[in-house]
Amino acid sequence: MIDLYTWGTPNGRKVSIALEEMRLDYNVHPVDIAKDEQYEPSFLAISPNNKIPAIVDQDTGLNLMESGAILLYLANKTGTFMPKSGSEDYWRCIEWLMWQMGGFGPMLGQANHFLHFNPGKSDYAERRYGDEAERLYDILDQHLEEREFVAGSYSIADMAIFPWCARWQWQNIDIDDFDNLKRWYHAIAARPAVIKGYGIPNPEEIPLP
Ligand SMILES: N[C@@H](CCC(=O)N[C@@H](CS)C(=O)NCC(=O)O)C(=O)O
Repeated sequence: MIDLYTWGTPNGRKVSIALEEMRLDYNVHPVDIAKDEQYEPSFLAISPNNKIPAIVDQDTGLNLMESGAILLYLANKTGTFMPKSGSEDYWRCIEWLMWQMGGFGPMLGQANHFLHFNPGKSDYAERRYGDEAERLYDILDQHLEEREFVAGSYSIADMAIFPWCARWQWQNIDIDDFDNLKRWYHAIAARPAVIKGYGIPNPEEIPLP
């Protein structure tokens, strides 16, 4: 049994999607970050960087923060959704997971902040993060031109990237400009585990282009 501490954001949804895909039993503990619940001492004991998502694996007693680390842990625990260790696709999976963690997520987070939540506050920041979002979507679209998924078969790298793409409207992205990405997005959005995991902790439908 896994305890999942989460909220309805792209980083939280990556993990609920993975738990659903891997058919693991889990308890959901909502952490309302708009009410500063991430600063509660009981949560900080599990996630010292005061951010969701975090898990506690009751089987092993291990607590983990950072969605990328959690996805790797769950894939390792179940032996699923990761290509064969050491293969080219395995490293491709790690590579695109790192791409999401180091670039796509943080940059789109800033795009959401300036373009969606605080429009008009800084032309410079809107242009900088809007342009960077456009560039990153284009890189992903090119990568998907000759591949069904980012690393061979569907993997934790796709699960990490997908929930960020689901916010394309907040980032002023016209998804119709990215045919390969749109095809990939529709394929993932139709998966029953993704539909269920996306609605954790509160019901929410996946936006469809
Ligand atoms: N690198 C972290 C980022 C996690 C993160 O930014 N979580 C946000 C919600 S998406 C959060 O908990 N924010 C609360 C805060 O910053 O106080 C991960 O991938 O897990």
